[in-house]
Amino acid sequence: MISVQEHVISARYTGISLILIYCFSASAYAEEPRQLPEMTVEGEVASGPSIFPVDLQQAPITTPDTAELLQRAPGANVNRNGPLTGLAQYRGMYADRVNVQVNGIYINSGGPNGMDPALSYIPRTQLQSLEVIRGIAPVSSGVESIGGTIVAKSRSSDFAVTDDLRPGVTVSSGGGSVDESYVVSGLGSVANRNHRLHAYGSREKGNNIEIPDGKIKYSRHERNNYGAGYGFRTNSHEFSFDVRHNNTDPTGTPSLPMDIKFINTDIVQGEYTGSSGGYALHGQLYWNDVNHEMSNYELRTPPNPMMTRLNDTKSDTVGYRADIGYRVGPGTLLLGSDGHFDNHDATITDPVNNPMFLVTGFNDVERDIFGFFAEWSGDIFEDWNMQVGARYNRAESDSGNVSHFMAMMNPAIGTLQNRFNSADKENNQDNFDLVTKLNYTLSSQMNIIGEAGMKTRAPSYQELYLWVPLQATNGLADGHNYVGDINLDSEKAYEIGLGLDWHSRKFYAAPRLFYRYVDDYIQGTPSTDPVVIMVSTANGDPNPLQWSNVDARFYGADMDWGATINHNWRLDGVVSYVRGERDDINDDLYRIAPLNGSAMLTYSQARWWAGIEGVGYAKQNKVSETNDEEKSSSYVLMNLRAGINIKRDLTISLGVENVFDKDYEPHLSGINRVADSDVEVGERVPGPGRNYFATLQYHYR
Ligand SMILES: [Cu+2]
Repeated sequence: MISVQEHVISARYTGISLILIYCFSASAYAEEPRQLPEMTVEGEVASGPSIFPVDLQQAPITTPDTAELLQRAPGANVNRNGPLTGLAQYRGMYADRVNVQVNGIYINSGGPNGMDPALSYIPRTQLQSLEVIRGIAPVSSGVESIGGTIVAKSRSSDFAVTDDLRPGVTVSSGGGSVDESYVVSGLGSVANRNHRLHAYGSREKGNNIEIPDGKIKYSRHERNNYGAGYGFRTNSHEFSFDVRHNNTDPTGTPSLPMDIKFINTDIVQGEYTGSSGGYALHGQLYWNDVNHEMSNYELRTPPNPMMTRLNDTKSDTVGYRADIGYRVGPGTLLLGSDGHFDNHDATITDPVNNPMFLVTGFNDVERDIFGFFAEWSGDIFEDWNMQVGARYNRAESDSGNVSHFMAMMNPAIGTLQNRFNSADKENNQDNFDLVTKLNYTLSSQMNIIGEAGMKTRAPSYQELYLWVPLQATNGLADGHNYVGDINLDSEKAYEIGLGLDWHSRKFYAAPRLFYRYVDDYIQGTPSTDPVVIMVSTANGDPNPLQWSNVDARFYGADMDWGATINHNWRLDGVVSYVRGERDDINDDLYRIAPLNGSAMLTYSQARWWAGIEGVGYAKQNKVSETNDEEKSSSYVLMNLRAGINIKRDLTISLGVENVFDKDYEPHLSGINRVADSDVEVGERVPGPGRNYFATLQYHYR
């Protein structure tokens, strides 16, 4: 007699294997016109089918946050906690669950509230490309990719074709009216056939964002980002070395309890790509270091003049990747290993009112993860392309002892501190991922895509080691205090997807359907611990949540589509829908993008183009009761955009966003926490009002 739980799980496995068997046996399908083996061997993005590149030409450089652009990709969106603090969302999963690769590496967010998400390290002006891998991410695309993979690359230098050194310069600048912002950015390079060298820098600054009835306080931003790189190549070997420094100055995050005081980050990376005797070789080593402070009194007025808080956080990462690709049968086998070793510290003080105030939020926290993967992709039959991948990951987390200046005076805090310090804080996880993707070319106009996968994620350090009830939630921003659980298990997702890529001479559409079940999904559930509740109540939240393993499911559909009307006119659009539900109780998941779509009608001539864009979001009434999430209303916006090529190297783009100066509240933008704002505390932070923008780009080479 097997238990109900086991029965459900075995039924689920059977379901997945049936689909796998169906996919493997229905040998009438396959193949992919966009070539993949080369990319696989390069070891960068190892996915053939279904990479969605965001159209950067149509997206202005005045929006400083690269993550904003994700709204232009099917299934993707952004959880916005501030003008530079956009967390990637894909198909209902966000933050740590989405694998964001910046110039091919993992970037470790420096603070416990995700104020510096990976994409914040490539300012929009320095962005070369932004791609969303649609559907289940290949196992080679990153160590943990339960919620998908997003790949961003910054502008860099390219090798030239001759031996002579050739210079190149790119300069961009622009401004927007809604926050009186400006941006200046430049990249200079010299390169010949064997060497390339470049240096770049950008500066952005903007005031508080205007809304129809006032301003969002505090939503100012200021960021300087600069670096340099060098590359060397011979016939079959290439080395590169890059350094980047990011310096964010006081920048608002109105849906979090504090604002950014500064983020000082260094990123150093070295890479080798080459080939030898039929083997494609690739290796990477990187390091990043974040020094970050946030406070509730530098920009905003603290909720109580006696409750000023400063959080000083530090984190660093060392990461690596090594892979080798070679021909096996009709395809390419990629074998590799990758990992990153992260450290975190966060200390909360009150330098204004109480020099005695000292709480170690996180002390000497380590999260080390490394894995091994094997991925084969190739044409198994005529018209059939397949990718199969497997990965094993080992995650090891640990924490040092913590302290609280009130531990002696306050027995409840003392209990939490002693309990944590006397516990065995190690948490080790052995995880397995499996992915199969099939692509069948039905005709020159139609591909059919089927995929199935099992993906895992080990608990984050906040989910494990948040010992005192605080809002250190990697940007969840639901207003609840949280505590962690040292004994959490990894999340295990089982996902299937089906899709079509259809493109005729006049039309294209690429719809996808997906269903994902997550065992041991990590979600805050009401704490039943009287000590936690007591401390949390004194800290402003009588209903603290504790991260727990629950069950959840996600399903939905997304698509990009378009039509070429004639030589000058075209219409392109994206539509996304996802539903996220708890499976163990009757509740919806928190902060899930509502049904949304956008469409742009473009008229283009040889030297200029102009477009009218409509963006629509449905209301979201499927909200999380557990997280006390509020419903949101639907809205439609209109944007006008244009680009003019003045000379071959000089381009101007300009436009108006939110033409009708509409007051609207994006569901994903979080709840306002700032008392001295024109938005009430507890209300959703509105989207920007009408914005006139203009940018100029000069490109010399
Ligand atoms: Cu922070």
